[in-house]
Amino acid sequence: MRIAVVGATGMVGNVMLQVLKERDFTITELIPVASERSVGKEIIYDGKSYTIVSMQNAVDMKPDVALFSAGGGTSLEWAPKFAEVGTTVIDNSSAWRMHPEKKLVVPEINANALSKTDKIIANPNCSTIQMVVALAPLHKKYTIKRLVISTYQSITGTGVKAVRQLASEFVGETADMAYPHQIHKNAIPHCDVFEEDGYTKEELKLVRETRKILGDDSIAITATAVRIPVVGGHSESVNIEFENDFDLKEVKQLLSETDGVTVQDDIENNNYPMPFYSEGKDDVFVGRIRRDLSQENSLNLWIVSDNLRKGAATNTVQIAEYLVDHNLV
Ligand code: 2RA
Repeated sequence: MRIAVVGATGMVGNVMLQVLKERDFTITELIPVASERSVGKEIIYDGKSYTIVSMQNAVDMKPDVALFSAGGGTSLEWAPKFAEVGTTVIDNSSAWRMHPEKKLVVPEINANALSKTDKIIANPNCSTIQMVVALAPLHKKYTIKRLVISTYQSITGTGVKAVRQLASEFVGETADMAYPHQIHKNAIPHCDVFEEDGYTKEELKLVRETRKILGDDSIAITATAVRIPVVGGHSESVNIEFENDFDLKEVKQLLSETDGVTVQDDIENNNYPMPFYSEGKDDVFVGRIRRDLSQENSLNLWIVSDNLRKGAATNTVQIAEYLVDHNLV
């Protein structure tokens, strides 16, 4: 398989390369792609050195698959050019997620909708992916009526500049401000940019992408996305109102049998999901599973996952694996 990694020098690009190696993805030719300022530099993959090429050179090389993590503008401009030469693009930006003709894919949920004609495939937002992996089996069994979501998001979701700001603040230094506030002693209710209605793009992604992936626009959803000074992964408190009642033991059993989910819910031993323990792992960790006693047919969950892995790189590679396994590329 001839694979291009577009954004190979970025945080997610680096994790994609790591995951490709970990999962022994069959690569006959690796094409690392980055912005003009990185063209000609070297990256090491599996002990070998590869030279970073330009976007146009990568298109001209006609890779079978291109894994994108290079921002929405780059994806809007270049994904169609790769698709025109027959490359299948799997894009991590928000550029194509809500496009009516583009698939928004979490393999455990809806990869079966993919076909050979899908040449630009959207990878959902990290905070959406980890949530729907846990919610999909519950929606299928009990039908979700409403979601109230609060997220506690890792600073890695903002990018390397914010990670550097956090590290500097912890040692009392000042750094380029990725945020309008100090990070290390704060919970900042501001992930991505604010829209006219007072919600952030991050919060609206949770609303719109969840409905598209679960295939149900009737689900009522509201979200508050908060940035906190951790680096290991995103955490989410999710309140779910179902159309139908449920048995709590059955919910826990259903989650524990779900691919990609690890139930961590042993409060007697203080064993519950936390970013520190999810970092570097691909599963979605679910705990604090309990009935919402204030409302019938309602459940509370605590969901944690490494936002750079299942939230981005691993989900992208899993989509590529599905395409290969089902002869769609
Ligand atoms: C964030 N989900 O965490 C967004 C983009 N990675 O900021």
